[in-house]
Amino acid sequence: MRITVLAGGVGGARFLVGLRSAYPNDEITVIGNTADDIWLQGLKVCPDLDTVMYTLGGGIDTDRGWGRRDETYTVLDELGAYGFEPLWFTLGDRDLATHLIRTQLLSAGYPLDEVTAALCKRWDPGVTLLPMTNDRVETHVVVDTDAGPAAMHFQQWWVQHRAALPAHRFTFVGIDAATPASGVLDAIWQSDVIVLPPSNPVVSIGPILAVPGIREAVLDTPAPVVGVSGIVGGRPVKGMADVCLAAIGVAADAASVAAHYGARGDGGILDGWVYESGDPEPTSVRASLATTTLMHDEAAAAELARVTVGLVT
Ligand code: FO1
Repeated sequence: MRITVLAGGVGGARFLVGLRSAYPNDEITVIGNTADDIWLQGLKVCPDLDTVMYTLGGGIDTDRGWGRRDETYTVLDELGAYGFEPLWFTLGDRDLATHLIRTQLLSAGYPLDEVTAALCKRWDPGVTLLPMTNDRVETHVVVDTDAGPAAMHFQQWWVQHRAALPAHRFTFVGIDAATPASGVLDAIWQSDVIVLPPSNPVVSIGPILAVPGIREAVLDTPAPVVGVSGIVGGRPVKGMADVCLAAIGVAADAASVAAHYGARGDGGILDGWVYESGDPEPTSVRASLATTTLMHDEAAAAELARVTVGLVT
C-alpha cells in the first residue's frame, strides 16, 4: 500500500513513528510543511522537515519534539558574547551542522527536495520526505502590538512571544508563486490513502494545502483522505493550535477542525475523521471514529495509525 502523509512538526512526527511501525513494508511518503522555515544567522532552518527527519531517524530531542538530543549550545553562547541578535531561536551545535549543510547545498543551486533527500541519507527515516515546495514560503502573523498592528515571522510570534500576542490572521508569504516540489503531486495521485495527522491545521497542514495545485490534487485524487484530530477536550495535545484556530475563527474542538477541512462532496477533502472519545462527533464526514488519540508511546501511535488508515481502506 502507498500512504501519503501531509505533516507538520511534533504531532505529525509522532504519528509517523506509529505509522511506520504499523506499516513496515508499505511505502510512506511525507509531504512536509516548509512555511515554518526561517533564515537565521545566514542559515536556512526547516523546523518541520527536521522534526520529521530527526524523529524518524532517532536523533530528536524527545522531550521537546524538536532539535537534536544530546545537544550543546557553545556556538549560541559565543554569538551571545558578541551581542549577536536574535538569540530567541535556540540553535544547538549539532542542529547547526544540518543548517550549514542545507544552506551550502541550496547556495550551490540544489533544490530543497534534493537537499532534503541528501540530509535524509544520514538519518534514513524509512519514509520519503518531500518539502511541500522548493520555493520560499513563510508564514507571517498579523498581531496587535503596543504600537498597533504588525506582521512578524511565525517563529518570532511562536517562539519569542509564545503566541501570546493576539493574532488576527496568518499569511503565507510567497505561496501564490510556489509550485509543488517534484514528487509531491505524484505521491498524492499514486497513493492508496492520504493521511492528515494531528498536526496544527492552520500553520502546518494549512500551508501545504495552500500550495497551488496541492488542495486540487487532494480533492481530485481517487485515494481516500483521512484526518486525525489533534484537539482533545477543546485543547491541542501539544503546541498552540487553539490559538491559531481562534485567529481564523475556528472553534478548538474536533468537529470544528473536521468542518474546517471539510467533507468530500461538501467542498472539502475528508473521507474519514478520527477524534478523541468524548469530543463532539463530526457531522458531514462519511466515516468517523471516536478513539484514544493520545500517542504516549510508539505502540499507541501505531494503534492510532492502524485505526486511522483502516477507517477508509
Ligand atoms: N521552539 C521553541 O519553542 N523555541 C526554540 O528556541 C526553538 C528552536 C528551534 C530550532 C530548530 C527547530 O527545528 C525548531 C525549533 N523550535 C523551537 C520549534 C519550532 O518553532 C517548531 O518546531 C515549529 O516551527 C512549529 O511546529
